[in-house]
Amino acid sequence: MASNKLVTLIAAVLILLPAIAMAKDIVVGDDSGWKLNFDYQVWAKDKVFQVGDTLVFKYKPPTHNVYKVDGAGFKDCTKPAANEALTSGNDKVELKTAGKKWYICGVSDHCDQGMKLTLNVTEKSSAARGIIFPRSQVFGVAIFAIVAIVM
Ligand SMILES: [Cu+2]
Repeated sequence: MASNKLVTLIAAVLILLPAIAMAKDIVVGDDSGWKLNFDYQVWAKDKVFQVGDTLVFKYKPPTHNVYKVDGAGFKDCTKPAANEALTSGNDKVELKTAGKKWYICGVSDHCDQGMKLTLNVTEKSSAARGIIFPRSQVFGVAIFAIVAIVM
């Protein structure tokens, strides 16, 4: 019975581990962080953002802040209500849904100066899953499960 439980546990870990390993923290601007005079569109261009990833905005408060806005707010640099701002200087934003996202700095005219970020969040693609969770592994888990049931 003990080995039965162990096998089930191993199977569960094999299933869960890749999912946990996939979600990643992405520091906006990398080492530059969230600041003026940085082109976040160029930065975001070649990156892949997936549902479950977390954006981290790093800066020294109160020099900057972070607002999540919509497309129009992004274009016109419209600041939402002040209480919607993220102000910790280590602001984490989990990307919960797929689609376009927009973020601006609401301090002074920073957004007009280009302190704004837009990106496209994609669903976890089956292709990406295939790389991390190959067929052989699925097969292995299935065998484990069958063995667990039989034992
Ligand atoms: Cu700013």
